[in-house]
Amino acid sequence: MFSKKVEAALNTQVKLEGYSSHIYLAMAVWAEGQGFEGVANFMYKHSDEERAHMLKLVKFMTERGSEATIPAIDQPPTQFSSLKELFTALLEHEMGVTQAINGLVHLTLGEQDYTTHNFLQWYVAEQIEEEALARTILDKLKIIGEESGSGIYMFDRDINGLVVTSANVDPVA
Ligand code: OFO
Repeated sequence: MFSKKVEAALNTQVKLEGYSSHIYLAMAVWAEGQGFEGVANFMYKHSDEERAHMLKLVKFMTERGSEATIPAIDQPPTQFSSLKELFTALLEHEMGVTQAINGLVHLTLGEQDYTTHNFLQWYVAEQIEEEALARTILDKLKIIGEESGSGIYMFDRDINGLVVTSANVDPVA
């Protein structure tokens, strides 16, 4: 069983991972509408990954005798002025998620919940990968410059091959 504080914080993280899935879905729809098929595919896949992150938490809570509260999800932004704005928003979002995970890890130590602390190490590793990926993509966009039609065409084609590797662990295992 969890302490009340850890249980509440895990539920907050369930909501945040659900919101992550939602925000990437909104980004996918925007990208598809702009004709960026590669970016849209990347975002659809990323949205699925985030749902898996949410499910992993839900299942962990159930296994330990607690029922996760399935939350209402806030409205994400749906409009972006450019690819740079889109990926900057992605990086900022992930930095916020990293902070939330760090806060949760800190709480589990204070509550002497070493099982949850150990479980959360997967998310710690995942956040390193997600932030690194967002920074790599932003660097590529900076090099290309958004006014280069052929550069953006190739960027959109190549991003299809970029995937979040989920810390090399099955996200729902
Ligand atoms: Fe769940 O890792 Fe991104 O938000």
